[in-house]
Amino acid sequence: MTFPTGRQGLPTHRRRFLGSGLAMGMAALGEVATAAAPPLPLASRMPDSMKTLGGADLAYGQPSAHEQSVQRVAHPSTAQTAGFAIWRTPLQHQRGIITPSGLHFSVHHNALPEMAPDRHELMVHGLVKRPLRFDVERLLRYPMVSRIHFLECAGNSAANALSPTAMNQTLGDLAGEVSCAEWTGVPLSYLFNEAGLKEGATWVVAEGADGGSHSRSLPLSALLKDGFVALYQNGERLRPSQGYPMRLFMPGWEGNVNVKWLHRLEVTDQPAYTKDESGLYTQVLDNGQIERFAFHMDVKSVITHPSGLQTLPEARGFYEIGGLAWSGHGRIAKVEVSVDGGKSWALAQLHAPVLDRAFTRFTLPWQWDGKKATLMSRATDEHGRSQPSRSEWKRKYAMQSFHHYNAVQAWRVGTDGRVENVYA
Ligand SMILES: Nc1nc2c(c(=O)[nH]1)N[C@H]1C(S)=C(S)[C@@H](COP(=O)(O)O)O[C@H]1N2
Ligand SMILES: [Mo]
Repeated sequence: MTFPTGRQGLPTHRRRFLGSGLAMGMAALGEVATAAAPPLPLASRMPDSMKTLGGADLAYGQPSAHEQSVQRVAHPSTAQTAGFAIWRTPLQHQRGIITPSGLHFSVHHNALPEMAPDRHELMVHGLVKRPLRFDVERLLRYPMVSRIHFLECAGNSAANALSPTAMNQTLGDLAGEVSCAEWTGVPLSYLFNEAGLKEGATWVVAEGADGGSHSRSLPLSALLKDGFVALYQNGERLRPSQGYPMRLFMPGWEGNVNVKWLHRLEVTDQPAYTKDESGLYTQVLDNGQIERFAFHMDVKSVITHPSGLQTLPEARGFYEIGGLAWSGHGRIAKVEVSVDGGKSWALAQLHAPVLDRAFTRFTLPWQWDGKKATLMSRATDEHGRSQPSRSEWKRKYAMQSFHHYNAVQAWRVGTDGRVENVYA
């Protein structure tokens, strides 16, 4: 096993870890730590599936019938058809950096609009020389870029931000308003260049075609550099939940600026201060000041296994601790993992590819001694930004604030192997 980042830090970490039960010794010797498999029985028999003809396949593939329990989880107060709906990704089941499209989280302020691509248009207007109108067919003919990026709702992990006692829930329930996908679409620079920008053009108001006209103002310079109109998600056209037939995509920025069912981009010389930015997505700091236009999602990580409401099958022995880390500012540089509630930390292995503003997978072998343990992960990005503790985060914001929560998540493993959410 190799440790691609922060090798220098390892010996100190290792020494501290041997005492606390982590299998770091093995890793240092270049062996791969595994959960031991039982020996093969002498008479290994032919599986039944080899003795009969299989069943018919489907025109559009579906997950195995045995994986039916892996579903998005609706926010408890959200009926499926309600105007405001939150569907969370069951992150505890994700291994790898791409979230399957059917499990991508969703936040709808005005339910799921019925979108017919032949009637949908995107307007580019305002401070431009030639106002333009694109139907879907036309936009599909433009050159496109493909980017793998996470998308996270500003309100992700709100329960951990607000609840005075830790809620005993799954990772998906607690922090599943984040997913990572490959997005393919047309860079906004192509469309704005074609329209021709006028003097004074500095902001863009993006509006969705859903009932409540979800809209946000974004600085033009950032859109020209990084923004695109996404038409494809994981190689196929966008799912309705993700804004079919097109959405705005701004890598690393809070979910709500990624306007779905995008139908209007108005170039302006100032923000519009729409309800969605002046009301919903501003946040009060502890000093009483208001934080507005906090676009970037900060560095964050979660241990996906073991995680909330899971039970470790054996009361001691080898387990792999694994999870996902991401930062709205760039690449993940390192992830540290603790099994003793933050008293000591070891460097986890980062798995390639380590991409800019995307999920990065991390793992660490763990030899569990069967005693109570508190697992934590702490990510640092390439700019040196690191995750705060929960109390550090709470000190920065007012009591009622819950957006942009990125504090270290802790899981308590009980002597019975049960895993639960704790504040540590
Ligand atoms: N038109 C429109 N765009 C929208 C929303 C919406 O309700 N309407 N919700 C926003 C919010 S709050 C988030 S977090 C992201 C979620 O994107 P997803 O549903 O594709 O995960 O979409 C954003 N774009
Ligand atoms: Mo959101």
